Amino acid sequence: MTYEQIRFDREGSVAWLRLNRPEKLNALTATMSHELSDALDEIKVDAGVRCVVITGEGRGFCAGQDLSEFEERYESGDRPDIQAHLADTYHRLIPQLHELPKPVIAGVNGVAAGAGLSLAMACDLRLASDTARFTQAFVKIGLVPDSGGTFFLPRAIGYAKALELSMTGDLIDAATAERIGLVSRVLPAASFEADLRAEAERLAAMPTAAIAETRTLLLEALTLDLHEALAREAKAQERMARTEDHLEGVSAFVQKRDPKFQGR
Ligand code: LHQ
Repeated sequence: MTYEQIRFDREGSVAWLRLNRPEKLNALTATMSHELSDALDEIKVDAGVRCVVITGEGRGFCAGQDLSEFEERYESGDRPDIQAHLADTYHRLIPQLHELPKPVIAGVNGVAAGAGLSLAMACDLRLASDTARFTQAFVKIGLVPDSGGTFFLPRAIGYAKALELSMTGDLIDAATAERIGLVSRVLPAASFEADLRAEAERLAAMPTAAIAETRTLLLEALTLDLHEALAREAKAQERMARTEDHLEGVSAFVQKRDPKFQGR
């Protein structure tokens, strides 16, 4: 499939999705959102892909919704159906990312704003360049956080910080983002892509199914009581204990060698 606004490359068992409107800091259009969703549909069923990286071309990661699409319509007196727009774009894309049965890394190479920040938050890990910046930009244009912007942020950084960033729209730098837990790690801009690749390859060599199950269990456990959480762990462990990767992990440990996981 050919894409206009993203680049989709396979490098070994890592799929790279690059947002590709660098002159607009990769602001999201409906086309870009649909292209990401189509690529993720393909990645989901491709057993050869065991890690996904989402990053941006140029100096930005993603500046959120392309506001010029809306401004033109507002100017002409049109009032677009925002709920329909959200349903057609982010409400497909964000759960797809979060439910993909393989790890997803946001390689935040530059600014992440509004829905661009939500996109990064829906990924499992955020590795940021030291030039990255972050803003819950919605309030600056009189909107509330959408595209998962109320869901992921408080879970990652706590309610108080999430509310502060969402009320103020303040732009924070990569070091601050790391300090408050919004990103996992900050990497030097000069070696960003190489460092990102190394981390993606490391995750792609790990037990893929166990990683995906772990994400589901951790999120579910936030709203469960202990007994229900234990029950769900036990069910998932039953499934994991039957994987080839579990058998390989145990043999490798006993034989004092590195495991060779296959992702099944
Ligand atoms: C942009 C954008 C952009 C278009 C930079 N759109 N061109 C859901 C439903 C309905 C409606 C609306 O929204 C949503 C969800 C949302 O995501 S709301 C939040 C939307 N995003 C924003 O409000 C962020 C707007 N952008 C900014 O505040 C700044 O551009 C940031 C802080 C991201 C970066 O600032 P700078 O590094 O100073 O770059 P810049 O402002 O000079 O931008 C570079 C170019 O990118 C520029 O174009 P130009 O032709 O003048 O060179 C900007 O107009 C364009 N651009 N964001 N969202």
